[in-house]
Amino acid sequence: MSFEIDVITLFPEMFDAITKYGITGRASKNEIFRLHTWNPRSFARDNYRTVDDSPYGGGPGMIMLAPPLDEAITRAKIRQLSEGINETKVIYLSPQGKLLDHEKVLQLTKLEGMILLCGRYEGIDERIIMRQVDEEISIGNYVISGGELAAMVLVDSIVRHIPGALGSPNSAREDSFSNHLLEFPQYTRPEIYRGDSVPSILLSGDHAKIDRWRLQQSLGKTWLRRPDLLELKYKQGISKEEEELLEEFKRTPNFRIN
Ligand code: 4GS
Repeated sequence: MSFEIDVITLFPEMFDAITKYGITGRASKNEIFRLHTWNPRSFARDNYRTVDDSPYGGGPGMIMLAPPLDEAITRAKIRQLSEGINETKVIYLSPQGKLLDHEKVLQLTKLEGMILLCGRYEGIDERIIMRQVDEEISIGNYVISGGELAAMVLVDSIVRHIPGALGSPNSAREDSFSNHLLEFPQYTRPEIYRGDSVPSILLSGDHAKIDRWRLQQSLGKTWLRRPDLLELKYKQGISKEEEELLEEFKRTPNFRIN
């Protein structure tokens, strides 16, 4: 069965970016997931189809009105039920939410569907968060102009984990993040580019040696750039071989000698 996504957004067309292109585009075409949009403007009650108003207590900008959002979310919930979806969640994308990471992505991938609420302007009426939202998620400690891009980041990160979404052997690709290690450097043709040659070991055909070199590069790059991830890696358990590869990396002045 398809992963059912309902999105509450004032800009439904933005979601073409994920339903029409690339890996997520193909997954959508193959009905690995289905994305349905609801525009709160359709549920506005006045002749001007108003969806926002100024904040009580004063202050800059506008706040999204509760009634059109409430109606849109309710309709989305009804659609999820009609599709036989029981394991679903209403998620509001906002900087007040828990930071999105690999663990959270894996957890959400276990759902059968989800309802994503995209805010615009200064945000949404708090009573909608209280009454309708199950979880609040942030894609990072910065402010963007609307929740749509955040929702698309979330959908993309989840869809990649649904069986059948990637070319073939799923899981493998994302192993590096479950490993708490950064990716090793990659090279392709030509063998020499503007005087820079590909590390000779990669041309050796010795796959045991190549695997060890790549693991060492991953460990070294993580040590250099992301000591926080390396901490998690140690907690998860580091093998004797990994320990030795990292120590050798630390001792090597230039870690990209051929
Ligand atoms: C994020 C974020 C965000 C907040 C949307 C102000 C417009 C904006 N959403 N992760 N109103 N960071 N949302 O910046 O999710």
